[in-house]
Amino acid sequence: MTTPTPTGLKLTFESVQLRAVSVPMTNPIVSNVGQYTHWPFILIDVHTREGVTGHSYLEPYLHKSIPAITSMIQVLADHFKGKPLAPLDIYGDAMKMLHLVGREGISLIAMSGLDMAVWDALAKAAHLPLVSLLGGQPGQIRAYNTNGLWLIPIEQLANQAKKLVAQGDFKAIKMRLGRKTAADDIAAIRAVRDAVGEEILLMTDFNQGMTYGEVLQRMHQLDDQNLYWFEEPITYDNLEGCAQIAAQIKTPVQIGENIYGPREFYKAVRAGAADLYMPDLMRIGGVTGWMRSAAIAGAAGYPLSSHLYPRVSAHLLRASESADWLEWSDWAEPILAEPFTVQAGHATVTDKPGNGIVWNEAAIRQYAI
Ligand code: SMN
Ligand code: MG
Repeated sequence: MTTPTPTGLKLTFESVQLRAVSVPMTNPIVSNVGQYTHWPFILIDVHTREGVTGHSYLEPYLHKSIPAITSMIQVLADHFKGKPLAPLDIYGDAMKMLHLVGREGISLIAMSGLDMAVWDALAKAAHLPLVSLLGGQPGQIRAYNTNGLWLIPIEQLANQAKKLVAQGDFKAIKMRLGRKTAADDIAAIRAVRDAVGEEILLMTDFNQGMTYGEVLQRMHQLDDQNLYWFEEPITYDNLEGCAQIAAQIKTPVQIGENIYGPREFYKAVRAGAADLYMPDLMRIGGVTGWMRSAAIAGAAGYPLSSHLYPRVSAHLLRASESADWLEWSDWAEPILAEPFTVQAGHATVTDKPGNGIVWNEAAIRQYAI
């Protein structure tokens, strides 16, 4: 009898390396949550004693939040030095360590970034793509293009919409709504529809831009516009308000990008806050928080899409019971060495070990901040 070769999954946390970049955007963001010409990233490398390195990145929106997030990641990394690289234990330990300053916000953002890199190291040590380590298989996931259609002048929308569809023969794209008046929103929808036709699915995102009162009027006017979902119509933590909106309109309500961790996810599901959910890896608790939330969504029967982080999210969606749509953005493409493209409206998770993140070091030097 031959003894099986050890998998090498017993890794030890050694240290973390943190860098920040600011990457110019092709279609600058003009939204109800701010305007951005450059998109910041925090790049995380988790080094293990055994020599395997895990990668992840965070998209912190605000350049000024970078020092607070990186110092929290460093605090966690110092705490885990010399400990086993067991993501579930690390997650639990970190939450115990940080709950007195809150389990959400920067605590969980830092933990999420660390968690994703830890899982990447484990997957590499196992010589498996992350999806396989989680019990799923590589393959395709349907994707929609989110790279534009911000609150820009209406006459620019048609051209941009066509470009978004052409970027990967997309069958679905997202536009932002919540302009000054309902008539403005309807004109914007018309411009996009005229450009791409009635068959393309049109997701819409209000980025929490309206009050509950405004929504009651606006949503009814937009309810028969052949829209695929209404995302974040009001402030993200008004779960009762979201539930009432979801109950009153026909178009599915989508929320999730601002939900912090599985417990808050559970509360949203219990409140009936939406018809669809789309966690963001930076807020939901990385891979660990995603898988725990995906179990809740699956059991409750809610479709689960992703928010940003297309590479890692694609692995997770393929390991999630109620996987729905991958939100595809190309904002990180310049700093990554291997392209992650969409063909015929689908992204592909390959069998390459890890989560798919490989740094483009020359570009990282160019965009370093
Ligand atoms: C979004 C993402 C990133 C910046 C601003 C807005 C948006 C989305 O909510 O869902 O893509
Ligand atoms: Mg959104």
